Amino acid sequence: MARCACAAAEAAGITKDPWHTQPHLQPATLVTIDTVPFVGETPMEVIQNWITPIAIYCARNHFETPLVDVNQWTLDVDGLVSKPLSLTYSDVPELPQRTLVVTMECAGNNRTDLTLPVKGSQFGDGAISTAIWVGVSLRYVLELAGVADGAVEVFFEGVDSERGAPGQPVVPYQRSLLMEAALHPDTVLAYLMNSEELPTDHGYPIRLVVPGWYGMASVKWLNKITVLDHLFEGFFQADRYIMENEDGGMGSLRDMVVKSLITSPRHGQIFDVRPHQITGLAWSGEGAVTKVEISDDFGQNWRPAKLGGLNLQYAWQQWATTWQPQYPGHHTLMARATDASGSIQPMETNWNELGYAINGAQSVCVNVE
Ligand SMILES: Nc1nc2c(c(=O)[nH]1)N[C@H]1C(S)=C(S)[C@@H](COP(=O)(O)O)O[C@H]1N2
Ligand SMILES: [Mo]
Repeated sequence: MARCACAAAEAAGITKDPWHTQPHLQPATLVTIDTVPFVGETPMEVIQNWITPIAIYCARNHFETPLVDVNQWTLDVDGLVSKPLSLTYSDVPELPQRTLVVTMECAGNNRTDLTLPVKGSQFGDGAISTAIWVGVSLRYVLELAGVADGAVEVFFEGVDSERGAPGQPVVPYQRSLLMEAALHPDTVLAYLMNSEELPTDHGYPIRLVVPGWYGMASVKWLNKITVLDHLFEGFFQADRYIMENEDGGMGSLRDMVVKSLITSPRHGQIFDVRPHQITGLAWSGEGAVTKVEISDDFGQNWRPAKLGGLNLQYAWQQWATTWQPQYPGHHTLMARATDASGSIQPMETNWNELGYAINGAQSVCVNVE
C-alpha cells in the first residue's frame, strides 16, 4: 500500500519549497529499453518533481527480476567477523534508522549520445532518478558483527542470477566495497523507498545504497554480506564498470562525474521571441554543484544560471535561468555544471568502450518563430 512520504521527507530535511514540489504529470510510465531483464528509463519530460515518483524511477536489471519471499529470506553477514549474523526482514527496521535523499545514475546513462555506438543498454538521458531512502548504516551492522583484523573489502551478493546453461556456473550479481566506503555511515541497507517497501524492481526486500556513486554499487535484493581479507574480482567488479584512468590503466567506476541536464525546454519545442524560462538539474558525486552555466552559441559564451531549491549532499541540484532569444530561427541551448572539486563538464564526452560516465555538455534545440 502506498504511504505518505511527508514524514520521511521531513526527516530528510525537505521542507515545502516551490522549486521541488511542483506536481508531476500523471499518468506516466517508464520508457522500456529492454524487456527481459527489464531495463527502463525515466521519461525526463515529466520530471518536474525533485523526487522521482516510484512509477517512473528508472530500473536497471542484469537478470530476471527475482520475487523474494521474505519468510524464506535472510540477510547473512559472515566472513572475517567475530559474530556472524543472519538478519530477518523484521529485524532490520529495529536497528537505528538513517534517511537520505540520493540521486542515483546508471553508469551507462546517455550512451546513445556516443557518436561511435557501444554495446549495452541504449539509454537516452533518463537512467537517473532521485529517491528518499530509509535504512540502517551498513557500518552499524558490521559493528554488530565485529569486523576482525585484516579486513580488506566487504562483498555483497544479490538474489538475482544468470540462468546458467546446463553444466555452467550460475553467476549472481556480486560487487564489493573497500572498507573505507563500506564503513562510511551513509552507505546504507535500505528498506523503504519514498516511504514505501522497496518495489520488486528496486531490490525488495533490502538493497544497498551507496550515495554519490554510480548505480552499480547499490546491490539490490541483497542477501549476503561477507567481510574479505582480499580484493574481490568477480565479473561485475573487474570486467564491467571499469574505465581507463588518466594514467592509462583501468580503474573501477565510483563517484558520478559532474553533469547537468536541461529538463525544460525539450528538443524541438517552439518558442516566440519573448524571454523563456530554462530549467534543469545538475549533480556530481565528487562534491556539491557550485555552478551551472548556459550557452546559446555552442560554448563560446557561458552565462550563469541560478541554483535553487535544496542543496542536499547526495541529491541533484535544481537550477533555472531566463533566456531571451535574439533572433527567430533554430537555436541550440547547452548547459554545463561545475562542482566543488573544480571539475567542469566537458564539451565532448570522453568515449570509452563500455560507454560509461558520459557527461559531455547536453544540448537542446528549439525553434523560435
Ligand atoms: N542485484 C542486483 N543489483 C543491482 C543490479 C542488478 O542487476 N542486480 N543493477 C545495478 C545497476 S547497474 C544499477 S544502475 C542500479 C539500478 O537500480 P534501480 O533499478 O533501482 O534504478 O542497481 C544496481 N544493483
Ligand atoms: Mo547501471
